[in-house]
Amino acid sequence: MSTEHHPQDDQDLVPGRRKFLNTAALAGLAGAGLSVGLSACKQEAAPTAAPAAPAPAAKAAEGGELPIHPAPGQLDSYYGVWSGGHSGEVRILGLPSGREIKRVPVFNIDCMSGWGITNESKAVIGTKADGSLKYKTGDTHHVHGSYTDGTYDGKYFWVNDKIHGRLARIKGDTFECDKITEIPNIQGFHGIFPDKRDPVDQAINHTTRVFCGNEFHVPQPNDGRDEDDATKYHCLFTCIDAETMEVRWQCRVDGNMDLVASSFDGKLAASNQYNTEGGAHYEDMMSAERDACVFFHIERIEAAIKAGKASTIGDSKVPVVDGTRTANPDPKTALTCYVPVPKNPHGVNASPDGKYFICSGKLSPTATVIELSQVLAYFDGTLDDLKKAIVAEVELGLGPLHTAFDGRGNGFTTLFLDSQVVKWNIDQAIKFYAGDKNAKYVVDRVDVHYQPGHINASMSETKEADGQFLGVGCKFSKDRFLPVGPLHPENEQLIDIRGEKMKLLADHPVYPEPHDFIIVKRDKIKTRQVYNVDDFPNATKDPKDSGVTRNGNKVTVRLVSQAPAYSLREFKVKKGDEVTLILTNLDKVEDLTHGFAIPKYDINFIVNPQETKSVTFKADKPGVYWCYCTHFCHALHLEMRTRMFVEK
Ligand code: K7E
Ligand code: CUA
Ligand code: CA
Repeated sequence: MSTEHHPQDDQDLVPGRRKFLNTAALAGLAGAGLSVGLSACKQEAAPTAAPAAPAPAAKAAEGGELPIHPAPGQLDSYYGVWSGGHSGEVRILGLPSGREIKRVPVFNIDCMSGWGITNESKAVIGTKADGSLKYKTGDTHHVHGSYTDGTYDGKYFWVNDKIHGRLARIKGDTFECDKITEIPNIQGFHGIFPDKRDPVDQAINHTTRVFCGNEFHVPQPNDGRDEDDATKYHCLFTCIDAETMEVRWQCRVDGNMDLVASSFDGKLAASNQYNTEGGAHYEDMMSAERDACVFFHIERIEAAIKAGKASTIGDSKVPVVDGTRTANPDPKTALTCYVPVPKNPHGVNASPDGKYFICSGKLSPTATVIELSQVLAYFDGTLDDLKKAIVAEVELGLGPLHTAFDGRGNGFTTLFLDSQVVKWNIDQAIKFYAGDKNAKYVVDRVDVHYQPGHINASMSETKEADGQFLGVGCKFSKDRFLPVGPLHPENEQLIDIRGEKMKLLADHPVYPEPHDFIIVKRDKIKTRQVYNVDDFPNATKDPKDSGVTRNGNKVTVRLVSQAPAYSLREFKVKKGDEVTLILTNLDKVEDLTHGFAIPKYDINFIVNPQETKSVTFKADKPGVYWCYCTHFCHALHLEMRTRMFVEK
């Protein structure tokens, strides 16, 4: 039996996909000493990582069509890291094709991978005293990646949970969540942004902190006191350590915060604000004509904490400094300052040249351009009026929400009410605002479908913004896809921004509800395709160590998966036992993942090559249970099973 030859197998782009799968199947069969008459061809070992290949977008930059439909077997040139909104997950896309490659369960429960079911994932999500999950819901809005030297380094990605106020970290080498931190004293954790350089030690030119905005103000402590006293409600800006994921500090502010931006020099972080009125009733929250963009002087905040000028709230041990207006009257010592921007602004985005933060107006049809050197001048005491930090405030259209950049001096802002993206030139906007009425700052407009929220361009908020294409997260798809009942997908649109005019390229239906996303050049991401068995302290490294051990009514079942079988053909426990089943996948071949499901015990999870996972359950139902492999692993996948006897 000969292996079919596929011409594309010879191209650099294709990692011999067909060979690769045959290798996996054969490895399994050989391991079990079985021969079932499959191809006996000797195959080369599978490659361990995606090969470097000419990027389609690089070719496209020379002109012509952007290849949004790569040929079969061709790889995308960018990763899209997408939030999943109230699905609680994060999604990894290939761009510009828009193909969904992976879903990363984070705050949700995922029965494919066993996230929220295995002991290891439960420990990351957090459990109550009885071992059950503390939260089963989450709402991811904003995904951002770690930086080195002003651009993505592919090490970490962070995402917020707005519902319960948690920050999750996803490792860039495995695209799996490894830590979740619950932020104390807040509700409605909204914007996030990593710092891009250390604010204290300028020699550290990579991300060390993650800043977290806080949208819903609450009484502090929020334990039933002061519920009717709006003056006791506050929001806290939170700093989390990028490595330990511990909360470093919090800063109390006036007003509610949404999005967060950080400066390339590491010195400043900011958040757009509404309800600077401090109202706790809906109508009171929109009365003021101007709200603010609040700036944080990170180095001063950390110095104040070192100097013991912090307090704590309730049971929390996190140091809290006072960044309210009344506590910071002198610019030269102020921890914060509030740049006035029109009523209820929404996004704040850092331009890739490092000079500006741009607030989108939302209820005002404008974008406000704030020059960071002027904000620093205010903090130094050399700028008398913060209004002078505003170098442009120009009309863009109705409902501006978020802005992305092409690295060529242009901003792209979503207009929610107009259902448009507007391309505008920042320098021209500054000239226009300074009085040059001939300055034409609006370059182009394009209709999108419909009501866009976030927008992002390839490598947008990095020094390597490359102006290839835009993703636009449209909140309503209405008539763009086949009807599937009352719930519509959202519509992620792709726009070519290489030329002067924008060009709408594609619609993609997405399951609700992604908000934000980043588009990362694929050479920034270095994945590991197979785990190291030593990374798991509970691994069973030798199949001979499989078996059942008992300590009273606590039973440990050690099991190994090696295609095409589990190491135990059967195992016995007793009714009433608390069983911990530890499964190590000793297969070393890339993409040889196994599953493990126990009928009636509500257990299902996967183990990737060289990975170990465990589950704990009460054996409360006597009988025979065929535990089987749920993940298609090789030719004898459907036979892969073991019997659990629960004795009376
Ligand atoms: Cu505009 Cu949560 Cu980023 Cu949504 S927020 S759109
Ligand atoms: Cu092992 Cu399917
Ligand atoms: Ca919708």
